[in-house]
Amino acid sequence: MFTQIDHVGIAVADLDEAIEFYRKAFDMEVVHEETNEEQGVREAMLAVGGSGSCLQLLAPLNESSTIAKFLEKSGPGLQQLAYTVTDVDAVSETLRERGLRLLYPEARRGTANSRINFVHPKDAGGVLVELVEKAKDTDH
Ligand code: CMX
Repeated sequence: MFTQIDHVGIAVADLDEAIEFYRKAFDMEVVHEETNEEQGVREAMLAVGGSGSCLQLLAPLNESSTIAKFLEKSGPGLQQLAYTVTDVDAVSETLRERGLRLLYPEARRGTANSRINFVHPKDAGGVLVELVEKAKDTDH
């Protein structure tokens, strides 16, 4: 079902400060950065060696952002665990059949034109699980 850990998402208040921290503390470099208006985030992907898995830093674009709400309630820290899938529609359907709530009826646009959906954290042991079907022309 899942082919690898795509990324681990961390909520941060200030994206530039967080990027600087990860660079200085852990020698990690940004491989992709973008603003996703629909998700209400400024985000950066940082490579974890050559593993193909990334760390995703997520900062809120505005006060109504999911990340703003998360920071207010829980403070900065782990917000989501994302798995790579080859077909997000098929995996979403399988998980629905297994009784898990998917957040979106249809996949939405994620990082670098990937197609994404989420399993509600209450149905996954308190973990917000993201499903990521990568765009064909990207390696992150
Ligand atoms: N991880 C684990 N639990 C979480 C959570 C998270 N990230 N976010 C919320 N919860 C918990 C809450 O603490 C709450 O628990 P309690 O009822 O025990 O207090 C419960 O889930 C429901 O919370 P809620 O207040 O009803 O719902 P929220 O408004 O917090 O929304 C969620 C939760 C998952 C629906 C929302 O965060 C969401 O839509 N997430 C998907 C989109 C997203 O995360 N976008 C940003 C990243 C974009 C990207 O990756 O590209």
